Amino acid sequence: MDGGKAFPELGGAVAPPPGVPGLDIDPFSEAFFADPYPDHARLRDTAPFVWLIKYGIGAIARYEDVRKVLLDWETFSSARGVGMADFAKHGRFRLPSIILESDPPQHTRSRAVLNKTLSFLVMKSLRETFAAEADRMIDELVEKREFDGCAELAEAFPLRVFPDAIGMNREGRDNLLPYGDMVFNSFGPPNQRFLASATRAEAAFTWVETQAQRENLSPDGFGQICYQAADKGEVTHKEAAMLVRAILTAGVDTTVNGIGAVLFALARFPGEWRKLRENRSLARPAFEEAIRFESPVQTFFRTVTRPTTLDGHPLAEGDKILMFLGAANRDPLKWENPDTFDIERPVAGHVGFGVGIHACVGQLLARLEGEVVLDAMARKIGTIEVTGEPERRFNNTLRGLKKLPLRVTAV
Ligand code: OVM
Repeated sequence: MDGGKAFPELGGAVAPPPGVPGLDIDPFSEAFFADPYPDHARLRDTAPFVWLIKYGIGAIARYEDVRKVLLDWETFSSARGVGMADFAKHGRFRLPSIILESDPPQHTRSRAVLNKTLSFLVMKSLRETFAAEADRMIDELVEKREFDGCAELAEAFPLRVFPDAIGMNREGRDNLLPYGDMVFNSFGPPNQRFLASATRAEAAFTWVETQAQRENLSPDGFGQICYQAADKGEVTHKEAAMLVRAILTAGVDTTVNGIGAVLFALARFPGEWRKLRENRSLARPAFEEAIRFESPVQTFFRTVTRPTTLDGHPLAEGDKILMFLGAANRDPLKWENPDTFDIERPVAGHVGFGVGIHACVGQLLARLEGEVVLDAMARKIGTIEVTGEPERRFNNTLRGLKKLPLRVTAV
């Protein structure tokens, strides 16, 4: 892998097409990550379709437009990559995912297998173990009173339950986060952030592909469901390995940032924490609202497959479009008080998990993790406060923290 030369000609300034408003926003800069909300508003308010001058790329940030593009997979393809790089022009830095970076009919076969692998019934079989681990972890943290909400909970919980559930062996699990960090960085421009994460994850490359092999997965882990589907001829055995790789890639950093999002939000909105304590059935809605509010996955791209228009502007085959999921999830045309974290709001329809054929296939797993953690917290914790300056983790796609100093009291 050579991230440095992956897409050399990408990223030059290109003037907007006639009539499309150009903006000097860099959505892959630390200044943007530190506070994306004023720029999200500019992106939404300027026009439905805007141009990012720095990258020479069209972008949409309003809820209705993001939803429309996500639903129209025939015009807005994933098969040429869902990052800034166009596989057809700039090459690829790893074997393309047969689920994320694919269109029907390949996508349909892959999706059917992952739907089974990550089904409601499989989640039901995991719930008791996950809930017991959450209880154990929260007991320990309540005992400690002060801890880092990132390292000791948002990261620790998924890392404790997920690799066991899929059936991984013990060695090398510390590769999971750096690998995901690199892949999610790879969807942005080939900036220093991506290059540095690719260097850090160099060894994780072959490790992940090895771990995804059938013989390296325990017989009772849910990863085997992909291989059982291959035994029945629904996909090839090679494809089964690719689907397990997809789960290993997409399943950790995302849930880490989802849990981190809800912890950070509850610590900042004590009224919402009180509501959750009084009514534990709000655990699942609270997690969902945190996904809308923080949008751990901030952006994805699509590639235009055929002539079309956006806001009346012509698009040609091969054009890349950047979708701001995080901005859509706070669009005031769709949401009442979008910048308020409200665990009782009607949150259905948010695009934090996407929508349409590519909507997050692991969302039941994410929600299960979020729910059991919040349920344990609501039973065991009295108050939560932030005791120091939280630190952001910068990633070209993911929004989240690397440090969240917390103090909790017992009930
Ligand atoms: C994959 C993959 C990787 C990253 C994210 C993702 C959000 C999927 O390899 O399929 O979905």
